[in-house]
Amino acid sequence: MTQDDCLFCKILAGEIPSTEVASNEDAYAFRDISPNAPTHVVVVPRRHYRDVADISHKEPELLGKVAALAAEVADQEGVTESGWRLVANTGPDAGQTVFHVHFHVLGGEPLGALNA
Ligand code: D5M
Repeated sequence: MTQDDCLFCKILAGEIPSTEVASNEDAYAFRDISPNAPTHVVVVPRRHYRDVADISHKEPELLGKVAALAAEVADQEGVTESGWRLVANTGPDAGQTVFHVHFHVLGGEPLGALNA
């Protein structure tokens, strides 16, 4: 299930280059092109869903598998002990720019409090 005009579907298809960090049959993790932290990895399901709400309604188990790959990425990046942040921007007010559901894995430095 892909969508023709979707940037991350194109990355998954190998039509746009990306730097792989981790991968399995359900999900793919690659370096963010414009990192906001020393570790900034994008984790996407291989199948196209618009956002967290869409995948939660249609395939909630897959969302768990994407989160599990994000945790593997954190381990691989060496930030499990120091801590890391899992972010899923959802919709325009949150700043979602690519409408293929994805998690940002952020870490490698103090990230600041969300409620600061
Ligand atoms: O996050 C979308 C993220 O996708 C944003 O942090 C930039 C990243 N991005 C955009 N194009 C690329 C390519 N080609 N490679 C790697 N990363 C990319 P959002 O939460 O939707 O704002």
